[in-house]
Amino acid sequence: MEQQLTQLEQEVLTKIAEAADLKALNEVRVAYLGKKGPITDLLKGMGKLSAEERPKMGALVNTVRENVTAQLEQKVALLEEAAILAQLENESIDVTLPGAQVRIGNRHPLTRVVEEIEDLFVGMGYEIAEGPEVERDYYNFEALNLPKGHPARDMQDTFYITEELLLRTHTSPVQARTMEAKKGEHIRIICPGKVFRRDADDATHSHQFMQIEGLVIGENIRMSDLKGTLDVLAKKMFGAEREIRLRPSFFPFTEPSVEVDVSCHKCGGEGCNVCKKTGWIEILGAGMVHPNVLEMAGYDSKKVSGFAFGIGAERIAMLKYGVDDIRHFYTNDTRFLSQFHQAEV
Ligand code: FA5
Repeated sequence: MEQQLTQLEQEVLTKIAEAADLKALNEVRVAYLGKKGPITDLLKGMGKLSAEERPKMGALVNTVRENVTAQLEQKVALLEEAAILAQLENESIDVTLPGAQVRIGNRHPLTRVVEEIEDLFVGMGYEIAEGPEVERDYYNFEALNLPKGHPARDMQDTFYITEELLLRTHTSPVQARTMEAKKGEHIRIICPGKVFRRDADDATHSHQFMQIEGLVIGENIRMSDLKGTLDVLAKKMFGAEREIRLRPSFFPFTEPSVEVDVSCHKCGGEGCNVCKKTGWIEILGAGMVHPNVLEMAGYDSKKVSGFAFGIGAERIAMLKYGVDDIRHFYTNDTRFLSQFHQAEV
C-alpha cells in the first residue's frame, strides 16, 4: 500500500507539473483529491489494515495529501502570475508613440456675438436679464401695446401651445416682465435669447433665431441717448469708422420707432453686393418706449421715459463673419463651425 501511495504521489506531481493552465490544474485537483479520487479511496481502505499499520499509513496518506495540496497551490500561484504577466505584455503601451489628436472645440459664432455684445453693455452698466421662451400672450403682445386682433400681430405669427401660451416671437416681452418686476425703478438691461416665428426658412430667415433686447428706463432718457448707444454698438461690432443711420419705422411698443442701419463695412458706404449697392445695412429695430407700455407696467410716463432696441444676433454674425446663409448656424456642420476656431485662439 505504501508503494501504491508513493506511485500515486509521483503521478499527481507529474500531472501538476504538466498542467498548462488553471483549468487543467483544477481538473487534476478534482481527479486526485476529490471525493471520488484515489487518495480518498486509500483512506477508505484503511479499515482493512491492522491496528499497528493503520496510524502509520494514516500519517503517510496525510503527508502525501499535504504535499500534493502544497504543490497544487504553488502551481496555481505560478500560473496566475504568468497570466498577469501575459496580460501586462498585451496591454503595454509605447509611450513614445504620437498620441491621438484631440480636437478642441470652439465657441459657436452666435455665442461669440452674444457674449461680445453682453460684455460691451455690461461695461456700460447694464444688467443681463432673462425671460421664458414659452411665453404668455400677455407679455409677448398685450403688454407691448399689441391687443388681441391688432393687425401688427400678423408680422410675428408664432407657434401656439394654447391660446394664451406661445413660443415668444421676440425678446421684447422681457421689457414688460422687467418693468413689472422693478415696480417703477430705473432700468438698464440687455437680454439675449432664442425667439421663434412661423417664418419660412431661407438664406436670411429662420423659424428659430436669436435676439438681443436692450431697455433703458429713467428720467430724461432721450432719442439722442439711444442713438449714441447704438453708435457705440456699431463701432464695437464692425469697426471704429462705422456710422449709423436711423430711419423712421413702426413698432406698436415704441414711439417714435426706427430701423437702424450701419454703414457697410465692406465698401465703406460706396455700395457693393453686401449692402445691395445702398452703402447701408439694416441691423436692428428700436425706438422710445411707448407711454402705453410704461403705464401698463406701472410706470408714470410723465415722469420717466426710455428707449429699447432689438438686435437680430444672426444678422450681426452674418455681417461680421461674411456668412451668406443663416442656416449654417443651425446645421451643426463642423466644417463651417471649425472656421471660427482660428479667430478664437
Ligand atoms: C422686433 O422683433 C422688435 N421686437 C425689435 C424692437 C425691440 C423694436 C425694441 C423696438 C424696440 P423685428 O421683427 O424687426 O423687430 O426683428 C428684429 C430683428 O430680428 C430683425 O432686424 C432681424 O435681424 C431679426 N429677425 C426677424 N425675423 C427673423 C427671422 N425669421 N430669422 C432671422 N432673423 C430675424
